[in-house]
Amino acid sequence: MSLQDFCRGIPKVELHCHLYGTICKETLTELNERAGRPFTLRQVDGFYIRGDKPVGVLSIFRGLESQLITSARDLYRITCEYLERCKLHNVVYSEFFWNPTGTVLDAKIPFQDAQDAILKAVDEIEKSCGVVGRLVCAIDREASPEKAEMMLDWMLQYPAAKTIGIGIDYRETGHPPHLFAETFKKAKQNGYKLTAHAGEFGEPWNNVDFVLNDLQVDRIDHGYTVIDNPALVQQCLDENVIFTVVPTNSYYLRTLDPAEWAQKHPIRKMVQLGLKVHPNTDDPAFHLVNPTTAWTMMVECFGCTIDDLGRFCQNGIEGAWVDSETKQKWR
Ligand code: ES4
Ligand code: ZN
Repeated sequence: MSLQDFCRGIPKVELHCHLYGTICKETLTELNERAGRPFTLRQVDGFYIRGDKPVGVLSIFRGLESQLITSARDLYRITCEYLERCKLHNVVYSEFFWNPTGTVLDAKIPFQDAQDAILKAVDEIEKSCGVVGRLVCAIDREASPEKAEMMLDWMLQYPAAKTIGIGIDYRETGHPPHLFAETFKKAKQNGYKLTAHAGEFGEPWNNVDFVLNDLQVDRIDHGYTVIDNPALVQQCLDENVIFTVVPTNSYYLRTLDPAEWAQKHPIRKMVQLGLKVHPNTDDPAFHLVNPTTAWTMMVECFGCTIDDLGRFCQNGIEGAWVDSETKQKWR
Protein backbone atom coordinates (compact mmCIF):
# COMPACT_ATOMS: atom_id res chain seq x y z
CA MET A 1 0.00 0.00 0.00
CA SER A 2 1.33 3.46 -0.85
CA LEU A 3 1.83 6.08 1.84
CA GLN A 4 -0.90 8.16 0.15
CA ASP A 5 -3.39 5.30 0.35
CA PHE A 6 -2.42 4.69 3.96
CA CYS A 7 -2.94 8.37 4.85
CA ARG A 8 -6.23 8.45 2.97
CA GLY A 9 -7.47 5.46 4.94
CA ILE A 10 -6.72 6.91 8.36
CA PRO A 11 -9.96 8.17 9.93
CA LYS A 12 -9.18 11.85 10.38
CA VAL A 13 -10.55 15.02 11.84
CA GLU A 14 -9.94 18.42 10.29
CA LEU A 15 -9.53 21.32 12.69
CA HIS A 16 -8.13 24.08 10.53
CA CYS A 17 -9.77 24.81 7.22
CA HIS A 18 -11.27 28.07 5.95
CA LEU A 19 -14.56 27.73 4.08
CA TYR A 20 -13.57 30.17 1.35
CA GLY A 21 -10.31 28.33 0.88
CA THR A 22 -12.22 25.19 -0.07
CA ILE A 23 -13.92 26.58 -3.19
CA CYS A 24 -12.79 24.55 -6.17
CA LYS A 25 -11.79 26.08 -9.47
CA GLU A 26 -14.93 24.94 -11.30
CA THR A 27 -17.20 26.60 -8.74
CA LEU A 28 -15.14 29.77 -8.56
CA THR A 29 -15.14 29.99 -12.35
CA GLU A 30 -18.91 29.65 -12.35
CA LEU A 31 -19.37 32.30 -9.64
CA ASN A 32 -17.00 34.58 -11.54
CA GLU A 33 -18.90 34.13 -14.81
CA ARG A 34 -22.18 34.81 -13.04
CA ALA A 35 -20.81 38.05 -11.62
CA GLY A 36 -19.75 39.21 -15.10
CA ARG A 37 -16.12 38.21 -14.70
CA PRO A 38 -14.73 40.67 -12.15
CA PHE A 39 -11.66 38.42 -12.31
CA THR A 40 -10.17 37.42 -15.64
CA LEU A 41 -10.12 33.69 -16.31
CA ARG A 42 -6.36 33.92 -16.21
CA GLN A 43 -6.54 35.38 -12.73
CA VAL A 44 -8.90 32.65 -11.58
CA ASP A 45 -6.49 30.10 -12.99
CA GLY A 46 -3.63 31.80 -11.21
CA PHE A 47 -5.38 31.68 -7.85
CA TYR A 48 -5.04 27.94 -7.78
CA ILE A 49 -1.32 27.89 -7.41
CA ARG A 50 1.01 25.75 -5.45
CA GLY A 51 1.32 27.10 -1.95
CA ASP A 52 5.08 27.20 -2.18
CA LYS A 53 5.00 30.19 -4.51
CA PRO A 54 5.19 33.62 -2.93
CA VAL A 55 1.61 34.51 -3.76
CA GLY A 56 -0.83 35.26 -0.97
CA VAL A 57 -4.39 34.05 -1.25
CA LEU A 58 -5.94 36.35 1.32
CA SER A 59 -6.82 39.05 -1.21
CA ILE A 60 -8.83 36.50 -3.19
CA PHE A 61 -11.07 35.87 -0.22
CA ARG A 62 -11.85 39.58 -0.06
CA GLY A 63 -12.91 39.45 -3.69
CA LEU A 64 -15.06 36.43 -2.96
CA GLU A 65 -16.86 38.12 -0.13
CA SER A 66 -17.37 41.39 -1.88
CA GLN A 67 -18.14 40.25 -5.42
CA LEU A 68 -18.67 36.56 -6.00
CA ILE A 69 -20.70 35.19 -3.11
CA THR A 70 -24.05 36.86 -3.37
CA SER A 71 -26.52 34.69 -1.52
CA ALA A 72 -26.95 32.29 1.36
CA ARG A 73 -27.50 29.62 -1.30
CA ASP A 74 -23.88 30.09 -2.42
CA LEU A 75 -22.71 29.40 1.13
CA TYR A 76 -24.89 26.31 1.25
CA ARG A 77 -23.37 25.08 -1.98
CA ILE A 78 -19.73 25.62 -1.07
CA THR A 79 -20.25 24.02 2.34
CA CYS A 80 -21.82 20.94 0.73
CA GLU A 81 -18.98 20.72 -1.76
CA TYR A 82 -16.38 21.01 0.97
CA LEU A 83 -17.90 18.39 3.26
CA GLU A 84 -18.52 16.00 0.38
CA ARG A 85 -14.83 16.19 -0.43
CA CYS A 86 -13.99 15.43 3.21
CA LYS A 87 -15.61 12.06 2.66
CA LEU A 88 -13.15 11.23 -0.13
CA HIS A 89 -10.29 11.57 2.36
CA ASN A 90 -11.93 9.78 5.24
CA VAL A 91 -12.28 13.00 7.22
CA VAL A 92 -15.11 12.07 9.55
CA TYR A 93 -15.35 15.34 11.44
CA SER A 94 -14.45 18.94 10.56
CA GLU A 95 -14.47 22.16 12.55
CA PHE A 96 -14.15 24.75 9.81
CA PHE A 97 -13.76 28.53 9.81
CA TRP A 98 -16.15 31.03 8.36
CA ASN A 99 -15.59 34.81 8.45
CA PRO A 100 -19.00 36.35 9.12
CA THR A 101 -18.03 40.03 8.94
CA GLY A 102 -17.17 39.92 5.23
CA THR A 103 -20.25 37.88 4.43
CA VAL A 104 -22.60 40.15 6.33
CA LEU A 105 -21.06 43.57 5.75
CA ASP A 106 -19.61 43.15 2.26
CA ALA A 107 -21.76 40.45 0.66
CA LYS A 108 -24.79 41.82 2.55
CA ILE A 109 -26.09 38.41 3.56
CA PRO A 110 -27.67 38.66 7.04
CA PHE A 111 -25.84 36.62 9.68
CA GLN A 112 -28.73 34.34 10.49
CA ASP A 113 -29.39 33.57 6.80
CA ALA A 114 -25.73 32.83 6.19
CA GLN A 115 -25.36 30.70 9.29
CA ASP A 116 -28.61 28.84 8.56
CA ALA A 117 -27.43 28.04 5.04
CA ILE A 118 -24.07 26.71 6.18
CA LEU A 119 -25.67 24.66 8.95
CA LYS A 120 -28.34 23.31 6.59
CA ALA A 121 -25.48 21.95 4.48
CA VAL A 122 -23.84 20.54 7.61
CA ASP A 123 -27.07 18.74 8.60
CA GLU A 124 -27.74 17.35 5.14
CA ILE A 125 -24.20 16.10 4.60
CA GLU A 126 -24.17 14.38 7.97
CA LYS A 127 -27.35 12.55 6.94
CA SER A 128 -26.27 11.73 3.41
CA CYS A 129 -22.65 10.76 3.92
CA GLY A 130 -21.90 10.76 7.62
CA VAL A 131 -19.32 13.54 7.69
CA VAL A 132 -19.92 15.68 10.77
CA GLY A 133 -19.30 19.42 10.45
CA ARG A 134 -19.07 22.17 13.04
CA LEU A 135 -18.73 25.89 12.52
CA VAL A 136 -16.11 28.21 13.98
CA CYS A 137 -16.72 31.90 13.39
CA ALA A 138 -13.42 33.61 12.69
CA ILE A 139 -12.54 37.19 13.45
CA ASP A 140 -11.00 38.87 10.44
CA ARG A 141 -8.09 40.53 12.23
CA GLU A 142 -7.65 43.04 9.42
CA ALA A 143 -11.07 44.38 10.31
CA SER A 144 -11.54 46.46 13.44
CA PRO A 145 -12.03 45.16 17.00
CA GLU A 146 -15.48 46.74 16.78
CA LYS A 147 -16.35 44.43 13.92
CA ALA A 148 -15.11 41.50 15.95
CA GLU A 149 -17.48 42.53 18.74
CA MET A 150 -20.23 42.81 16.18
CA MET A 151 -19.52 39.26 15.04
CA LEU A 152 -19.81 37.91 18.56
CA ASP A 153 -23.00 39.85 19.12
CA TRP A 154 -24.52 38.20 16.04
CA MET A 155 -23.46 34.82 17.38
CA LEU A 156 -25.10 35.55 20.71
CA GLN A 157 -28.22 36.86 19.05
CA TYR A 158 -28.55 33.80 16.79
CA PRO A 159 -27.04 30.95 18.80
CA ALA A 160 -26.70 27.60 17.05
CA ALA A 161 -25.63 24.35 18.67
CA LYS A 162 -23.29 23.60 15.78
CA THR A 163 -21.52 26.96 15.91
CA ILE A 164 -19.12 26.01 18.63
CA GLY A 165 -16.27 28.45 18.77
CA ILE A 166 -14.42 31.50 17.57
CA GLY A 167 -11.07 31.95 15.91
CA ILE A 168 -9.00 34.72 14.46
CA ASP A 169 -7.46 34.70 11.02
CA TYR A 170 -6.21 36.84 8.11
CA ARG A 171 -2.94 38.72 8.16
CA GLU A 172 -1.11 38.54 11.48
CA THR A 173 1.50 41.21 10.74
CA GLY A 174 0.32 44.57 12.06
CA HIS A 175 -2.80 43.06 13.62
CA PRO A 176 -1.78 41.75 17.06
CA PRO A 177 -4.14 39.54 19.02
CA HIS A 178 -4.46 41.86 22.03
CA LEU A 179 -6.78 44.04 19.95
CA PHE A 180 -9.39 41.30 20.25
CA ALA A 181 -8.94 40.36 23.90
CA GLU A 182 -12.36 41.67 24.95
CA THR A 183 -14.17 39.68 22.30
CA PHE A 184 -12.32 36.51 23.25
CA LYS A 185 -13.11 37.03 26.91
CA LYS A 186 -16.78 37.52 26.22
CA ALA A 187 -16.88 34.51 23.88
CA LYS A 188 -15.34 32.32 26.57
CA GLN A 189 -17.81 33.58 29.17
CA ASN A 190 -20.57 32.58 26.81
CA GLY A 191 -19.32 29.04 26.46
CA TYR A 192 -17.61 29.22 23.09
CA LYS A 193 -14.38 27.37 22.46
CA LEU A 194 -11.43 29.50 21.39
CA THR A 195 -8.63 29.18 18.89
CA ALA A 196 -6.36 31.72 17.20
CA HIS A 197 -3.93 31.92 14.31
CA ALA A 198 -0.58 32.92 15.78
CA GLY A 199 3.07 32.59 14.88
CA GLU A 200 2.26 32.08 11.22
CA PHE A 201 3.75 35.18 9.64
CA GLY A 202 7.24 35.15 11.11
CA GLU A 203 6.41 37.59 13.90
CA PRO A 204 8.23 36.94 17.17
CA TRP A 205 6.82 34.28 19.50
CA ASN A 206 4.93 36.89 21.56
CA ASN A 207 1.69 36.35 19.70
CA VAL A 208 1.77 32.64 20.52
CA ASP A 209 2.43 33.50 24.15
CA PHE A 210 -0.38 36.05 24.17
CA VAL A 211 -3.08 33.86 22.64
CA LEU A 212 -2.19 31.04 25.00
CA ASN A 213 -1.81 32.96 28.24
CA ASP A 214 -3.98 36.02 27.79
CA LEU A 215 -6.67 34.98 25.32
CA GLN A 216 -6.59 31.51 26.91
CA VAL A 217 -7.28 29.67 23.69
CA ASP A 218 -8.15 25.98 23.67
CA ARG A 219 -5.75 25.32 20.81
CA ILE A 220 -3.47 27.25 18.45
CA ASP A 221 -3.54 27.51 14.66
CA HIS A 222 0.00 27.26 13.21
CA GLY A 223 1.94 28.55 16.25
CA TYR A 224 5.33 28.04 14.59
CA THR A 225 7.31 30.73 16.42
CA VAL A 226 6.79 28.82 19.66
CA ILE A 227 10.04 27.02 18.85
CA ASP A 228 11.98 30.25 19.40
CA ASN A 229 11.06 30.34 23.09
CA PRO A 230 12.14 27.28 25.11
CA ALA A 231 10.10 28.30 28.17
CA LEU A 232 6.98 28.57 26.04
CA VAL A 233 7.73 25.20 24.44
CA GLN A 234 7.96 23.69 27.92
CA GLN A 235 4.65 25.24 28.91
CA CYS A 236 2.99 23.84 25.80
CA LEU A 237 4.45 20.40 26.55
CA ASP A 238 3.28 20.59 30.17
CA GLU A 239 -0.20 21.76 29.20
CA ASN A 240 -0.64 19.48 26.16
CA VAL A 241 -1.36 22.39 23.86
CA ILE A 242 -2.58 21.28 20.43
CA PHE A 243 -1.22 23.03 17.33
CA THR A 244 -3.12 22.75 14.04
CA VAL A 245 -0.24 22.96 11.58
CA VAL A 246 -0.35 23.35 7.82
CA PRO A 247 2.44 21.86 5.69
CA THR A 248 1.42 23.79 2.56
CA ASN A 249 0.87 27.35 3.68
CA SER A 250 2.76 29.85 5.79
CA TYR A 251 5.35 32.56 5.78
CA TYR A 252 8.02 29.87 6.04
CA LEU A 253 6.93 28.22 2.85
CA ARG A 254 6.92 31.52 1.07
CA THR A 255 10.29 32.69 2.34
CA LEU A 256 12.47 29.62 2.78
CA ASP A 257 14.57 28.37 -0.12
CA PRO A 258 12.60 25.59 -1.88
CA ALA A 259 15.68 23.38 -1.69
CA GLU A 260 15.73 23.44 2.08
CA TRP A 261 12.31 24.56 3.28
CA ALA A 262 11.34 21.11 4.46
CA GLN A 263 14.47 20.83 6.59
CA LYS A 264 14.03 24.28 8.07
CA HIS A 265 10.27 24.43 8.53
CA PRO A 266 9.29 24.79 12.21
CA ILE A 267 6.80 21.92 11.89
CA ARG A 268 9.74 19.50 11.76
CA LYS A 269 11.17 20.94 14.97
CA MET A 270 7.77 20.99 16.67
CA VAL A 271 7.36 17.28 16.08
CA GLN A 272 10.92 16.61 17.28
CA LEU A 273 10.24 18.60 20.44
CA GLY A 274 7.22 16.43 21.16
CA LEU A 275 4.69 19.21 20.76
CA LYS A 276 1.19 18.03 19.95
CA VAL A 277 0.65 18.89 16.31
CA HIS A 278 -2.16 17.97 13.98
CA PRO A 279 -1.88 18.37 10.17
CA ASN A 280 -4.47 20.39 8.27
CA THR A 281 -5.22 21.88 4.86
CA ASP A 282 -6.03 25.57 5.60
CA ASP A 283 -7.10 26.52 2.05
CA PRO A 284 -7.16 23.15 0.30
CA ALA A 285 -8.40 24.30 -3.09
CA PHE A 286 -5.94 27.14 -3.37
CA HIS A 287 -2.87 25.32 -2.18
CA LEU A 288 -3.65 22.17 -4.14
CA VAL A 289 -3.67 20.10 -1.01
CA ASN A 290 -6.16 17.77 0.60
CA PRO A 291 -6.18 15.99 3.95
CA THR A 292 -4.51 12.94 2.42
CA THR A 293 -1.61 14.89 0.94
CA ALA A 294 -1.27 17.10 4.04
CA TRP A 295 -0.77 13.99 6.17
CA THR A 296 1.51 12.42 3.57
CA MET A 297 3.68 15.54 3.56
CA MET A 298 4.26 15.16 7.29
CA VAL A 299 6.18 11.98 6.45
CA GLU A 300 7.70 12.94 3.12
CA CYS A 301 8.72 16.51 3.97
CA PHE A 302 9.24 16.49 7.71
CA GLY A 303 10.47 12.98 8.33
CA CYS A 304 7.58 11.90 10.55
CA THR A 305 7.09 8.21 11.25
CA ILE A 306 4.03 5.99 11.21
CA ASP A 307 4.02 6.28 15.01
CA ASP A 308 3.92 10.05 14.62
CA LEU A 309 0.85 9.68 12.36
CA GLY A 310 -0.78 7.70 15.15
CA ARG A 311 0.02 10.52 17.55
CA PHE A 312 -1.49 13.07 15.13
CA CYS A 313 -4.71 11.04 15.21
CA GLN A 314 -4.75 11.21 18.99
CA ASN A 315 -3.90 14.93 18.93
CA GLY A 316 -6.79 15.54 16.54
CA ILE A 317 -9.19 13.76 18.86
CA GLU A 318 -7.78 15.60 21.87
CA GLY A 319 -8.02 18.96 20.09
CA ALA A 320 -11.54 18.47 18.73
CA TRP A 321 -14.33 20.26 20.52
CA VAL A 322 -16.56 17.26 21.08
CA ASP A 323 -17.73 15.67 24.32
CA SER A 324 -15.64 13.04 26.04
CA GLU A 325 -18.07 10.26 25.10
CA THR A 326 -17.54 10.95 21.40
CA LYS A 327 -13.78 11.09 21.95
CA GLN A 328 -13.93 7.73 23.64
CA LYS A 329 -15.73 6.25 20.65
CA TRP A 330 -13.13 7.66 18.24
CA ARG A 331 -10.27 6.22 20.23
C1 ES4 B 1 -6.47 33.00 6.43
CL1 ES4 B 1 -4.31 33.72 7.87
C2 ES4 B 1 -5.14 32.74 6.74
N1 ES4 B 1 -4.49 31.74 6.14
C3 ES4 B 1 -5.16 31.00 5.23
N2 ES4 B 1 -6.43 31.20 4.88
C4 ES4 B 1 -7.09 32.21 5.47
N3 ES4 B 1 -8.35 32.63 5.34
C5 ES4 B 1 -8.52 33.66 6.17
N4 ES4 B 1 -7.37 33.92 6.86
ZN1 ZN C 1 -5.61 29.23 8.61
